[in-house]
Amino acid sequence: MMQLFYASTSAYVRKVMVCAQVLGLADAIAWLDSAAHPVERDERIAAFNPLAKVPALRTHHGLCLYDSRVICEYLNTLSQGALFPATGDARWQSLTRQSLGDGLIDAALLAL
Ligand SMILES: N[C@@H](CCC(=O)N[C@@H](CS)C(=O)NCC(=O)O)C(=O)O
Repeated sequence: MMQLFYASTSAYVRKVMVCAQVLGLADAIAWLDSAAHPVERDERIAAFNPLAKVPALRTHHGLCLYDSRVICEYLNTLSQGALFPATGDARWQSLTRQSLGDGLIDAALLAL
């Protein structure tokens, strides 16, 4: 079972949750609630991710991955690249769309 530190308020986490759902992997992940905070670090997350941010994933093999883009790419590899094609224009288009989504999240957070 994979483990993912999440916070329901994080849009980056929600992006990972959507990817997991679309790829049929949601049930393969234990969703661990956490208290990510820029000043008061949650040491449970820091044990996975030195930045102490969510999302942070521990894979079946004990590999610790962080940053939603890395995690989404990893989940994609478990499902034969259903979201991000391995090569070609389709790959760059899908990654660019992800960057658009992340840019929207970044802008929304700055506006808050
Ligand atoms: N680029 C990162 C951003 C992650 C991020 O900023 N997570 C926030 C929640 S939305 C967080 O954990 N904040 C706690 C902190 O800043 O220490 C990603 O895509 O995963």
